[in-house]
Amino acid sequence: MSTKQMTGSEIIIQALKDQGVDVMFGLPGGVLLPLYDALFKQNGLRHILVKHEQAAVHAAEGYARSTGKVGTVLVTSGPGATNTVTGLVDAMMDSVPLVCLTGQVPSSLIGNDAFQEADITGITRGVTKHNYLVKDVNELGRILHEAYYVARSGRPGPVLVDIPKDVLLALGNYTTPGKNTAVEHRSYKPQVKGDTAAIKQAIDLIKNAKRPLFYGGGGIVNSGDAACTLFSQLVKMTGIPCSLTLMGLGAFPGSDDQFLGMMGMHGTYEANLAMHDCDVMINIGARFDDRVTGALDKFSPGSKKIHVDIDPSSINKNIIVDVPIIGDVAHVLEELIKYWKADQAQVNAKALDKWWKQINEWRKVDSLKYTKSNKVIKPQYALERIRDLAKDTGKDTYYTTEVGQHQMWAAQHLCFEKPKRWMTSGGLGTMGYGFPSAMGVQTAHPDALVIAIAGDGSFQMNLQEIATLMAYRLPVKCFILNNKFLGMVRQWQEMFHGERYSESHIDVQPDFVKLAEAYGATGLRATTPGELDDVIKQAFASDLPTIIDILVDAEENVFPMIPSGAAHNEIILGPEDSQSSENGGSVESGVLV
Ligand SMILES: Cc1ncc(C[n+]2csc(CCOP(=O)(O)OP(=O)(O)O)c2C)c(N)n1
Repeated sequence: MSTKQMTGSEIIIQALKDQGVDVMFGLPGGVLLPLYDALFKQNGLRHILVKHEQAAVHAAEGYARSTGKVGTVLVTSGPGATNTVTGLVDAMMDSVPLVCLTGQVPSSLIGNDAFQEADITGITRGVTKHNYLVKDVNELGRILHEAYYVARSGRPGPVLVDIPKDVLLALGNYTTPGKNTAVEHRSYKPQVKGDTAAIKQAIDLIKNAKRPLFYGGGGIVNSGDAACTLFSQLVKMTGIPCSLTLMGLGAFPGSDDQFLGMMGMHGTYEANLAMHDCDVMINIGARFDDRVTGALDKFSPGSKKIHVDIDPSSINKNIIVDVPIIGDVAHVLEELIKYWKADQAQVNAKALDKWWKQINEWRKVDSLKYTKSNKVIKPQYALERIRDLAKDTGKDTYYTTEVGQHQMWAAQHLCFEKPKRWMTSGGLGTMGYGFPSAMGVQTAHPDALVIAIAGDGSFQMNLQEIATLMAYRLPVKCFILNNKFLGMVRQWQEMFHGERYSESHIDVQPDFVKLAEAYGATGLRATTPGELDDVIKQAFASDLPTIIDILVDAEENVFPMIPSGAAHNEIILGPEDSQSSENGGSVESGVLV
């Protein structure tokens, strides 16, 4: 540990370096000029200049989720800061560790309605894990170290640090964190080790189960690669079927026979019926989100529920559980496996066999099947080809998505073998997330194949970032599944609002190929299934950012679907099951969201 006198700006640069930050995503402004000046004078800390601050946050999210490290954002006061709000909520909902540094007007002007003043700590209090307004330059170093610690510890999340201009200019003392960069918070010490008695109780339930099911979530991925390995080990060891949430995809190999696919609103038939009919549900790192549970009062009515979560406030929040275990997934799984082995515990093999027979019957329904066509590109087919041709490149492949139908088809048809390869906006469902998020992923993994799957609506929410990709030669491949609709909205209007397509058709859209070319990037288009493979291969061969406009069947719908507010055994498997309702069915009961 050593203490030095520096300006506030220099303290920030040093503290970030001491925290192991290698890159930040940002955009300067008046109050940040001293900090950008300090940035100019140093080496080692990269800055990616985005075109919109929302994109900076999503890029930092992509960076964080694909590396497991904390993402860093730097924006100016007022509009720079307020432009980050959607990204911060997104990170909060999906438990993504971020530190967002915002410039603030000089302390003497705070509260004066000064030029570009916004009360960003007030605005973001409810959407950050923690936030700070730095009042004294001598506190700056400690606050920054604490911010990184809070962002990454326990249930990860975004932390905002607001720094007035005079603090950037003032001279103050900076103390290096020493060997241990994770300087601890004075009181925030999340519980990582699960309660042994509860773990043993869970083992008893699993041993005696007749129809057990693993329900794995994003918490496994967040806990780290070791947690995913331990989770896979436990699933394989017990032979119990496993389903994952949208956020958990990749925590268990997608090609494994014990994987039932994703559960929830657009999950597979077998996963949802298994959720409904299981007698012991083992929830590891998931939060009983409403897109998973459907109607709470009809959710998995006959099961005993085990819930492992690092966030005590998640326990019994939506669903009352029988065995809560508060702790870090990796720690809890390690103990679970240890006691399972020590106890020489065994599942009820005969009952499990019967359960698998039932599940395999459900599997025969083949709920992800779709009608193939050689005239029009089916979006599911496009995704299958992207998936298979990406595999052929032999490159480590990362996917991000926007929000809508394409996102659900991507979750269903791309197969994730490893964690941290799938970045999507699950909790907030933020259109505009995927393209800049891919930018962050590619920054962290320059040699990887980074693919953004977009809808034509979502892509237009942050398309200005083609310029950033070009500036840093980040060769992201963005496939737009173009149906000229806000497709997911159109689907709900078809199914629940009597086919009244109110404001969901996109009448005017740019020529996406020319748009890419206008930035100097590669633009490609596929209009028929026959052209698809060639276009995908060309995209993968380009070392430039590439926008691929794929004209898909405009009226294809995502199935299976559990309508909001329905139970898991009320699944709509396809168009033949779904009847358009004039009144919108459950819309009237006010539960359709
Ligand atoms: C910022 C934002 N605004 C509105 C919505 C509501 N919304 C959810 S899906 C969707 C349609 C998305 O359309 P598109 O990106 O073209 O994808 P598609 O569903 O056609 O695949 C909309 C408007 C949202 N999720 N995010």
